[in-house]
Amino acid sequence: MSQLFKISAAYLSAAAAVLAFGMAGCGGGGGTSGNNPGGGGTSGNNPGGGGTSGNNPGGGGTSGNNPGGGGTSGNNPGGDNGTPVTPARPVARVAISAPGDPAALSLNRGEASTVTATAYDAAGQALVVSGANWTWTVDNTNTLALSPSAAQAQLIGQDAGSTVIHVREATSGQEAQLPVVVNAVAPPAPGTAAAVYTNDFENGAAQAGPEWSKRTISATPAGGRRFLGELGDETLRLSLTNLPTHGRLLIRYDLYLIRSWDGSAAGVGPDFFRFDLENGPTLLNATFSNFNGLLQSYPGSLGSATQYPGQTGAREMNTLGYVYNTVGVTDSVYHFEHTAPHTASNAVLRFIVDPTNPEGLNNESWGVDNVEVIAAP
Ligand SMILES: [Ca+2]
Ligand SMILES: [Ca+2]
Ligand SMILES: [Ca+2]
Repeated sequence: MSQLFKISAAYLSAAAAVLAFGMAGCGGGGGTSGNNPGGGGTSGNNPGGGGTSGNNPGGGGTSGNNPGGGGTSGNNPGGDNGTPVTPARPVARVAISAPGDPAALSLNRGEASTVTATAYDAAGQALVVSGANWTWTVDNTNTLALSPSAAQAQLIGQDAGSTVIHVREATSGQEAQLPVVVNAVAPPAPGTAAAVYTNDFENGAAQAGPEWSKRTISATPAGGRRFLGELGDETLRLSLTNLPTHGRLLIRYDLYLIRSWDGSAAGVGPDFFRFDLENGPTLLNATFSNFNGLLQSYPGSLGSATQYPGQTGAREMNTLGYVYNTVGVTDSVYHFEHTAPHTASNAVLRFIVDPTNPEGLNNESWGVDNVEVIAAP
């Protein structure tokens, strides 16, 4: 409410300036006496003509040293022009806050959420910035519907996948970003969908079943978590047959990225991970880094102009116990959920890692765990 009042007061001051200009054009006639600074007209001896005092630096229109003038003056350099666009103090930083204030916002398909942008001055104090000053954009409009309203935006998850929303404050050019992951829809109610494959690799078998093209099972140094891996620069296939009648597949898994993943770095990278169905579509294709100082494209796609610190969006960081050289424990766990239209009775799921830039299993490797596939209507 106080901001609203401020705008109204400024507008009134500007109106007073227009009035003063009009009266000056009449040659000073028809006003009030020179000693009446509150008078509605102007005169040669009336420094306060036009309604405000001559020495008021915050005044909206007239001045003491310019009795014939209309609206501006040498003593009023800070005059309010009646447009509350520029914040009182310069914007030094802009931030986006999401519900729960996570580093990356997670939505389900069809789910809505509201995020808020805030401008701060150099001292870290929040600033009130005009609603017209904010510009919102989203990298991938297939993944997210965005409806901005001033310093807030409403997001609606569209397709499963990842994207980044940006907000920019016009007077300063300050920008903030927030990665957003849209998960596949929750599984339909029992009776309408069938879980056609699940595997957490904890059944004690030395190898995974023949549905997998690579069958090595390992246990993590920390926690002894069994998973399919370690794998190198190669493609892992999961072949499913005799699927029940369905219209789409819901696919969930954890991806273990072990040791020296280099993200988008040239020379030692780019290190990408891709997930697709053998006959399409591609559901994930991005670079990943296990080092904060080496940037990755995820949650953006491979080749994205915007890059992120290593391990952005990871569910776990450095929890598996894999030690890389002198760096110490270097690994991450990502959880992915994808939905793909699919009707055939057979499916081949492909987990693909950079075949062009091998550095060896001791340098960078990977695996999968907690794989779940659901055939849904
Ligand atoms: Ca496991
Ligand atoms: Ca490496
Ligand atoms: Ca590499």
